[in-house]
Amino acid sequence: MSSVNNERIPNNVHLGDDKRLQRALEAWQPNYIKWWTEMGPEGFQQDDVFLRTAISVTSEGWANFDYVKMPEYRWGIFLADPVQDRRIGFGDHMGQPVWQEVPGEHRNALRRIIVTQADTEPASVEQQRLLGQTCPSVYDLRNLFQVNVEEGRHLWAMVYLLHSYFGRDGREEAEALLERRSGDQDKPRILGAFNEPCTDWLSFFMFTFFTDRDGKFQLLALSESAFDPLSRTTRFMLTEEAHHMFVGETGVLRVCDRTAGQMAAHGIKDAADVDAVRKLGLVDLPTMQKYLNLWYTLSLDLFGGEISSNAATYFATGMKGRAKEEQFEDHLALTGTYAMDVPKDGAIVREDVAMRNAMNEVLRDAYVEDCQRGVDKWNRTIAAHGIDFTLKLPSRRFHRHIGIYANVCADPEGNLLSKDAFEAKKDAWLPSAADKAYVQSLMTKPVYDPKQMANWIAAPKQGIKGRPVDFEYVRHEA
Ligand code: BYC
Ligand code: FE
Ligand code: FE
Repeated sequence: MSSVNNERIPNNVHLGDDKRLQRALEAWQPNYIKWWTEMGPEGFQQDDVFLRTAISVTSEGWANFDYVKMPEYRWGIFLADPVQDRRIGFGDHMGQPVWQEVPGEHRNALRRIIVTQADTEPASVEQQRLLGQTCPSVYDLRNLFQVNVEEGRHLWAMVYLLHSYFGRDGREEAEALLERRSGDQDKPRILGAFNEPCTDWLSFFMFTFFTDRDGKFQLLALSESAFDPLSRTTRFMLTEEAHHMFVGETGVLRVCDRTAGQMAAHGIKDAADVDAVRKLGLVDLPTMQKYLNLWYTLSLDLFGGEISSNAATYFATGMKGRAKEEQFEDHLALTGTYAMDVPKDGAIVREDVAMRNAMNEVLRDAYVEDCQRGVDKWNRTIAAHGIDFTLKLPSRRFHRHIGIYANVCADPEGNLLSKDAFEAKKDAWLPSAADKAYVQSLMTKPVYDPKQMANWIAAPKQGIKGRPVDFEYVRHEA
């Protein structure tokens, strides 16, 4: 196993042996810290937070738990160990040795993929920077910060690739990553969902469930890459990603548990009786469905167009594969087709699309299936309280801004309708201004006492790393 060097920048890539690279990264580091101080969690930078830090990449020993002040978190560069004699697993160069350097002809495309991946990491930190001020518990506050520091580390992972393999262009891109800002009119983040406001905790849980899960699938696809350093770095990122999705899945589950449990306790049988549930200071289930609709569809857009020549090129060249490529039989994908529902003249027609051009949709399929597993768990929790309500993933035609459905309007079942009809129903399907104001109103007072939990969410089943739920995960003076 590769050892970890305890240098200024912790790493398992022998950074000390490459002085030029080390100097370049050490020059970027203060700019990163400046960005973190400005755009990271606001109001908690001097607090001790019980965080896990990657100190090695082995499965048993990669995480160390201790109190850390966030600006002192040891953001390191960790690559999964190399696979001996690794070969390209798909596309036109199938079976050839993987690349340890960037082939000149793929340089621009690879840089673009890496920059796009990199850009999402600081964007999410920016989106979440005020959430600590409305946290439902100290346990949740700590989880938020754990996610934030790890997204910061994911930025480091991508900046390492840019600095190591892309020369001056890479260094310029690394600077630009600290200059764009989520939601900024003039210098926005690259992908749509990362410019959306995420200013309440229901949105945060939906984001970590749905949007971080796009991260999981993009990272799975990139870990198949013929560019071996990208494969190794994304493989290690995936181990951290699992926790982000845990935060989302259990966060939404705890809200469902609390709402359904209190509905049962107060004899509220009709989930559509929003007022009765809101009188109890809870998130009603129809509003949960609207937040789900919003963050799921924003995240569907992140997979790119259904029919994409970019995706075909990425696959052909070996730059980006499918999630768990080994599970497919045909790694060339030159002959098969994908039956796609395409809008044509106001109707949906099924068309066969060449498989390589459908790779974004193939990845989206795997994502949708994975999302459904989580939704099923939420529904089992609601049903366990005897409440008759089912959360549903809307059709992938609903509320889309990228791809073949971007220019049509559809209802959550996927039926096409006019723009006027859509606008008339919009507030029934997506969070209205009033819904957002209501959800925000539940979260005006933060909970900084480790013994307390906000009224609108159930306590977690367990604490972190064997500590009790009411452990002082963040030492914060209110
Ligand atoms: N917003 O051929 P098309 C994560 C552009 S999340 C804006 O359809 P392609 C995380 C596209 O660039 C994972 N623009 O799609 C989660 C292209 O532009 P040009 C992030 C978009 O190229 C939570 C045009 O539309 N990782 O890690 O296959 C917290 C047509 O493109 C969008 C990655 O995304 C959009 N949604 O792109 C923290 C992996 N979608 O050529 C972190 C790297 C497409 O017309 N990215 N466009 O100028 C990629 O592999 C691909 O670029 C995409 C799909 C998946 C984005
Ligand atoms: Fe990430
Ligand atoms: Fe993440």
